[in-house]
Amino acid sequence: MLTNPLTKNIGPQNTAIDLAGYRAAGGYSGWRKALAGDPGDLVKMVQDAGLRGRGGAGFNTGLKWSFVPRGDDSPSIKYLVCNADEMEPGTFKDRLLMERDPHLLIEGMAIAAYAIEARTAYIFIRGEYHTATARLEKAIAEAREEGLLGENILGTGYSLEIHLHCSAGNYICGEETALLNALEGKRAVPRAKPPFPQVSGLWGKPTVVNNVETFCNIPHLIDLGVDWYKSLGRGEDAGTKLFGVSGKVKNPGTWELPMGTPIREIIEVHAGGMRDGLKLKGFLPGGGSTDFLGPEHLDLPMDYDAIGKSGSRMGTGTIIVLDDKTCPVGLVLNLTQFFARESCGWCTPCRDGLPWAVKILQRIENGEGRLEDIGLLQEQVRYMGPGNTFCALAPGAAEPIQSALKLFEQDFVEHIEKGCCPYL
Ligand code: L3W
Repeated sequence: MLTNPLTKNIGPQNTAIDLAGYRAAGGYSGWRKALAGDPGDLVKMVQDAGLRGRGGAGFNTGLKWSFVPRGDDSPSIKYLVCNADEMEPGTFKDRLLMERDPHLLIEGMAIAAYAIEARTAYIFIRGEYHTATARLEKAIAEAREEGLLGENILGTGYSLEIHLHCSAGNYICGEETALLNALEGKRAVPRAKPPFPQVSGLWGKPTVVNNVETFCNIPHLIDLGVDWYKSLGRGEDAGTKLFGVSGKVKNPGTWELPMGTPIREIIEVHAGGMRDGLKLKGFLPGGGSTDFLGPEHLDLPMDYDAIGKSGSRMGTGTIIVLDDKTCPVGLVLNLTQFFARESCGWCTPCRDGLPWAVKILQRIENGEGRLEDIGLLQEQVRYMGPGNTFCALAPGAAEPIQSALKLFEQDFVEHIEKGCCPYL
């Protein structure tokens, strides 16, 4: 039984980068199967399989597709968009898929476009991802040449064009509605939701936006079926996931593992554990915009709800490890500087709140902080929380700060009392 659908073609030889190699490995059989069936059945299949969005939010993918209006009265133009603007701190999973198995993404997008009855699709790719861009460009051209994309695909009457769009480079473009504005050539600021893009998205037309890894789940799900897909998970959630670990571990990297794999196994077995002489102090489970968890959470399974119930989020599933010799204030300062720089400036809590948080964190890290700064920071974080902002950027940026203030409060106090960073 296939247990590594996302990475089965990824090895030292890169054998499936071109179309011939991808086909020799069974590629595009999901696409052929999909084209022989009813688009509505594909939506139901993906929904029943329980695939959840791999970009960070974990929304049921088939359910998202089901919101797209269909039938004779629905708009004739619909769009599919791949969010390949991978910029979440500590996250380097989509790049692996695009560079090493570009046809898997193209096949997944083709099936998704057919399912929602779209005839135009875009890949919005991070500007710095030059290798991935070149390989995807080639893959699209190869697929077109073979009649797998373009006009009247494989004689079915269905037509689809996939276009690549390179981002000008801004984290906020990963937010789906800011991404759509950027694609339209407008300033990349988020739009108010509702309406959700599935109803009114690109140029006001029904649009589905999914992450690279989400699409890469589709070909094998369609080819091998719902029961197979569900059986891959070890816990509550279905399928496999690319998990990653960065920080001072022996073997940082990214691996495809079943959903529900315990965090301890990811860090201690796959990442090889902490480097000699270092202890794990805490970790961000899913990229830089998630809440810190502590060593007591190591036995949690990497499932959306399990991590959610523990007070954090699974986010992108790429763990950032904090060791006992790295300053947590410095780490949080670094992340907050990134988010402050990347704010689009549209709403006040984000535009003004993040630079304030940087100022306070910098003061504490420099040993110039006051005890009142801890309360001030907590207050700032509340202003940036959910419900107070236009999109998820500031609430996400607030997560590592608020959780560090709880878990590592003593470190903040020590900086202030000693008048310097105790880790230097
Ligand atoms: C219809 C509803 N559709 C939700 C759809 C919505 C979207 C998806 C998720 O942020 C997170 C963020 C980052 N009717 C719907 C609905 N949808 N309710 O479901 O929506 P949402 O609002 O929960 O999340 P979001 O604003 O899309 C995504 C977090 O991901 N993140 C960042 C990741 C960064 C990358 C990257 O660099 N590639 O992935 C990490 O944790 O903070 O919370 O499609 O339309 N009622």
